[in-house]
Amino acid sequence: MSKTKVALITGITGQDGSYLAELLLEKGYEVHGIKRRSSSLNTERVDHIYQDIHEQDKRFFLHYGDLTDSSNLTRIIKNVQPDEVYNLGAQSHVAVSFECPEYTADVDAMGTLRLLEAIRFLGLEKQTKFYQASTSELYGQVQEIPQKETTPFHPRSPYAVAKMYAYWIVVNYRESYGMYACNGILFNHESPRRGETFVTRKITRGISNISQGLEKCLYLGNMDALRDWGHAKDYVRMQWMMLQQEQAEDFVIATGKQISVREFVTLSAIEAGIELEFSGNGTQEVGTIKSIVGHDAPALSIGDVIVRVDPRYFRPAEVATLVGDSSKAKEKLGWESQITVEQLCAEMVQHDLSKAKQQALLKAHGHEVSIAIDNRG
Ligand code: NDP
Ligand code: GDR
Repeated sequence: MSKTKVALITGITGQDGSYLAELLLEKGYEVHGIKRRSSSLNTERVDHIYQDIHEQDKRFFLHYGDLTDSSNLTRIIKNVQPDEVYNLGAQSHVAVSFECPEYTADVDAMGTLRLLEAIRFLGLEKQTKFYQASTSELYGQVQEIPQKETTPFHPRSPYAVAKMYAYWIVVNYRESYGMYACNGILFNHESPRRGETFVTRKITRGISNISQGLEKCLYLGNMDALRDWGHAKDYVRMQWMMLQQEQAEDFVIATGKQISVREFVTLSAIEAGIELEFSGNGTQEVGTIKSIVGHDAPALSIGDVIVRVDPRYFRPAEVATLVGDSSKAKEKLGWESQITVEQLCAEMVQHDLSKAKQQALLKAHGHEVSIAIDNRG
């Protein structure tokens, strides 16, 4: 009988962590995750796979921990003895990294080093495989279109600079100690579980809430930014595949197609039954309702302005355009993204619309509803 594989996931409470945990459980793994202590519950994305500590044959375990705490990481790795470590934990918001650069470096750069050192210190460097959540943000000011594994890096934020350290320390531990350690250079990937302050989710929630009369206007930053958006489910499959090879290698993971933030707004609005028209330039740009299709937007009228630019969402240095070439992943691993940006957007809007409708119904019956609009996103 083959031994049950054991995985440890940092960032298990995040978007990717939750999808990866599901995938590994399906594959028969014992899955351990590190979660941060917080004053309110932060396990919403994994609650559906949580197993009570009293259950028999338990294969899903959560441990309190933090990437800033080396002794805690070393103790968890010693106890868990993982075959595979997936380092997905990070302060992952680019705009926030300009406000908290030191913390971002501590978690995203030093946190990666702490994990690698813990594995080495415990003598597990020939046993434990390591996956690092690297990012297309490394390309920043792009040197080549599309970006691939050999494209030079030019990071444009404290987040990207911290992730660049993490990228190279992973390469260094592979070269120095023969560790199976690799970087997945992932382009943006989204889902209904995406954090509410990343632009796609901010848009799909905003449009849904507006269509149901829960919000008035969606305020955005740079609408010209171009991104290569894929689905998180497709991308976590690749994270696992990268650790199942003979030799550790780094891979770019992307769809190969880019659209602008404005186009993502347009797609989302159409999915909610609203046709928008954009006018004005720069900070004066607005999105106005041109027509309403069906009955999904009861709170709106033609001519309403529901999208505006707010310069507070501009970043000190912006990444204008990203689009990836994942031919290497296709050739070597047979991986290709399967979900288009149109399908992704439709799934996110339908998810947020159904939530917005529930909230609107509660409101109509006199209940208090909390929209939790984080205007720092
Ligand atoms: P999320 O922001 O959804 O999740 C981040 C996770 O990291 C959360 O579980 C969070 O915990 C945890 N975390 C934050 N700070 C710490 C800390 N100090 N110690 C331990 N855990 C911490 O990110 P995604 O799931 O979207 O992304 C996963 C990884 O992939 C990240 O490293 C991100 O930088 C990287 N990445 C993401 C891409 C994307 O488009 N999604 C693209 C390329 C790379 P909590 O829930 O408590 O906040
Ligand atoms: P990004 O994602 O910075 O690419 O990082 P985000 O969704 O935050 O921004 C994408 C682009 O949209 C522009 N934008 C806005 N962004 C936000 N958040 N809010 C707004 O109101 C807004 N208006 C316009 C941004 O300027 C940017 O150009 C994500 C994260 O998941 C990282 O962890 C990951 O490494 C990269 O993707 C790949």
